[in-house]
Amino acid sequence: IITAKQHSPPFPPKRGAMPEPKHFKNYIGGAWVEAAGGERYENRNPADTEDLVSTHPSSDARDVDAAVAAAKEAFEGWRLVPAPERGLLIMKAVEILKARKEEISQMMTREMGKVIAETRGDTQEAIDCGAYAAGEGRRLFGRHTPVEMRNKFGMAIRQPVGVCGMITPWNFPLAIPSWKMFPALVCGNTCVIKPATLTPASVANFMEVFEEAGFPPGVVNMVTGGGSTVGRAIVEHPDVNRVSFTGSVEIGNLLAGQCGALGKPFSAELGGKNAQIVMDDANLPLALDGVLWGAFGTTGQRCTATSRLILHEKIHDAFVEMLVERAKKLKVGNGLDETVDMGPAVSEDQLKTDLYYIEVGLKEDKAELVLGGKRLTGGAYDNGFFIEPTIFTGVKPGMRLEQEEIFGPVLSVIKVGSFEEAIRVQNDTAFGLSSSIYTENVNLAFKAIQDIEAGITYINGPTIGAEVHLPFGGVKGTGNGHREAAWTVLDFYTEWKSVYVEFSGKLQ
Ligand code: UN1
Repeated sequence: IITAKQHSPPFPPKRGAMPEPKHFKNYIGGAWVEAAGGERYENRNPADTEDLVSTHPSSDARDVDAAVAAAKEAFEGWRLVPAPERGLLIMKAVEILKARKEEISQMMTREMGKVIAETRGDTQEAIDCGAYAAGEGRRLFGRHTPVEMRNKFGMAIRQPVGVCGMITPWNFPLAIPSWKMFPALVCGNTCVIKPATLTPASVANFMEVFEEAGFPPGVVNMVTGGGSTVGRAIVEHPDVNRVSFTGSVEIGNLLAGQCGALGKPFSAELGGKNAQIVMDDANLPLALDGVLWGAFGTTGQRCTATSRLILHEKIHDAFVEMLVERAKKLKVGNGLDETVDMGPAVSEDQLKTDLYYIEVGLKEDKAELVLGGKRLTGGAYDNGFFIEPTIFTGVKPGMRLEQEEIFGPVLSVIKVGSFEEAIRVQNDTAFGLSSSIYTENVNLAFKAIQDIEAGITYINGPTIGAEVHLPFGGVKGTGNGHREAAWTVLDFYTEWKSVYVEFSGKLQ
């Protein structure tokens, strides 16, 4: 076992140099307002809990009622704004996001922990998503078809659905809200969003962007607070016509049941147990870069993170050796330090989950720990939730380490003897979000595309890095059949209306 002793963090910026905390309110009907109950909560930096990033209202159902009422009223005007014009307004928001990119990304690193290069990527993903949605304002294609009779016309058009509720996670504090809001808005809907309790500042910044862009009051609304109060009230509100959720399987399936009982369409983006396969003919240095980024980027806290590495037995030992060499050099620390590779876990709870699974790996699964495995302590580490990049080998299909989503920097290596076995192992999980295979063999690459059960497959690339203009989502336990991003998300935020126009002047 190699411990990561080399981690001795310089932690710039020095304490005291941190910006003043920002005190945000809810954004309802175009105004910044306190929660009806007057309660507030603190948002602290997981890399340094003495750094208070912001404070936010702890809201309840009364605040959701106000936000939904504002959104419902605004819908009557917004749905009639021509879609190209809605697109232009979204483009204005994109320009403001571009101008504020660095400042928004810095605050995101402070509230969520991931390194600044990644929060810049997160903000960029919101920019890209907005630009794509803005263009959709000039498409939103419907269909025209021939009809059975003369002098009659038939077509199907998309219509907005009304007030959409969004419940978003902490791992992509801005990108995921943007995936949900921009497409909903260009379709003519209005939004009520509840950001993750751990990362509300990024969505509050997003609201400022909408405000500055000149979105009419009530078109976008944000209510901060807990899932069991605010989230629940959004789901149950009779005037919320759609709910889009990204988060845990447990909560997602609960909300799916509630929405089902209420007859409310629900889009779920849930867990993953994504694998990278490396075949014996692969470009190994390339596969190595891929798995380092896929497993330890975002401290493993992506739905798309690589948590399983399936290695062909012929390259297994050599690859593990290279992997451990590289992974032990990853610098763990405060994500604002540009030289840091991996930030902290987002919270003490997430850190505990990571450590719990490391125990499971050691005691229950009896896998072999070849790197890391411990909380990082000492000096500035004591003020945050830091953990070593962790690698287990000797992991067998069916072990808990291999089956359950951890959402941390814990990689399980599984040895296989053939391509067929690799695909079997890859598919043998409850989830199916992302997947990857490294091979130089075009036949195997296409067989993998055909046989892997996942919403996303990368050939010679890591499991992370989806672009906003291709459908995003997964099969099996990962979702419920919907796709975010791209053209596919429009089906969630619109209803089809079939239109027949008679111009024969008679009953045909
Ligand atoms: C997520 O982890 O929930 O493909 C989203 C990626 C990112 C999005 C991840 N573009 O890794």
